[in-house]
Amino acid sequence: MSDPPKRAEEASSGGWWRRFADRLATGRKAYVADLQELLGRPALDEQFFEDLEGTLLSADVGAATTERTLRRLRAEAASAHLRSPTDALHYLKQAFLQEMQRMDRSLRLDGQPAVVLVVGVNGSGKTTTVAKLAHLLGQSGRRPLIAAADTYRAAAIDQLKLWGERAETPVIAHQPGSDPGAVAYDAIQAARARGSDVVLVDTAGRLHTRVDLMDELRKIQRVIQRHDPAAPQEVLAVLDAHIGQNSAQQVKHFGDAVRLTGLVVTKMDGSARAGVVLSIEEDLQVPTKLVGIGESLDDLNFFDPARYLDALLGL
Ligand SMILES: Nc1nc2c(ncn2[C@@H]2O[C@H](COP(=O)(O)OP(=O)(O)OP(=O)(O)O)[C@@H](O)[C@H]2O)c(=O)[nH]1
Ligand SMILES: [Mg+2]
Repeated sequence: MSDPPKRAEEASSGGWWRRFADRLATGRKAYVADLQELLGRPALDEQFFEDLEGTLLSADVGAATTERTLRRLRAEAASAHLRSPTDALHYLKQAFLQEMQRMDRSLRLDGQPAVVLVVGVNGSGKTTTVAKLAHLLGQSGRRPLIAAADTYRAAAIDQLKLWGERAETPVIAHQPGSDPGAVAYDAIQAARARGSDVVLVDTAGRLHTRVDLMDELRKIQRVIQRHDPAAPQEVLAVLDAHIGQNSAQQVKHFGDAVRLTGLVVTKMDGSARAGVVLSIEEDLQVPTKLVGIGESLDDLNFFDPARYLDALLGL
């Protein structure tokens, strides 16, 4: 996005990320206790590094990332640049941050309208993410519109209409059982007619093993491209943090059907796998652009690696 949203700046500058750290901490008491114990150690000895490695792996920081950064950390400690466990954790944060900053995490919303296609397995948090994103974008001066392209169940359409009311965002819906591509297309037309600048397309949950459903996703993408070859500007895969690294394996296959541009990691609240963003990005090489920490409208925010790492490492 060319203009950074105002609300994102406000939210990322304080309260929201404090809430994030609090909610992350409640789900992983054992891990936080381990970190505190590590910070209290008198020396950076081999036992410290081994225990730190175990702690990071248990929090679902990916194995390759953990190994790579610990190798650097040991080398730094050996050359006496690091003296205390606090130094070590700060160094670790910088090492992780360097890796994370290689990816562009901004949302591309430069279409007329821009189209954001939201995909993922069943129950990962797609529908609530669409509503929360409508709210977030609305607060930064955008005029979003939602397409109810999960047409399999009447309840799914009703759920989205209710969220649309809460987020004060119009929802374009067809009858249950209708063609999801047609809903997306209609929503784009409606957005043009009403002057909405972003269309958020909610889709049905699906497993990559269902060939017919993955074909349907390709078709939705094709229909959207008929309106604008550059659309969808964003294809966001929604992942449940509780499922950790397995979510990444599931989402990998979505990339065969659609062009994934970003990830949304939901349910970070109460997840014992706080390091999941690192392991998922290690596996998928797709940037996390948004994170969710609850079921309210303002529980979604643009992902901020530095704030995330502070929360992860208890800094
Ligand atoms: N604690 C918590 N719950 C969440 C979060 N995001 C979504 N949920 C809950 O997860 C459940 C599933 O969310 P939905 O948004 O309906 O998931 P979905 O991916 O649309 O589900 P399907 O359409 O059935 O595939 C709901 O009970 C949500 O309230 C989150 O960040 N934190
Ligand atoms: Mg849904």
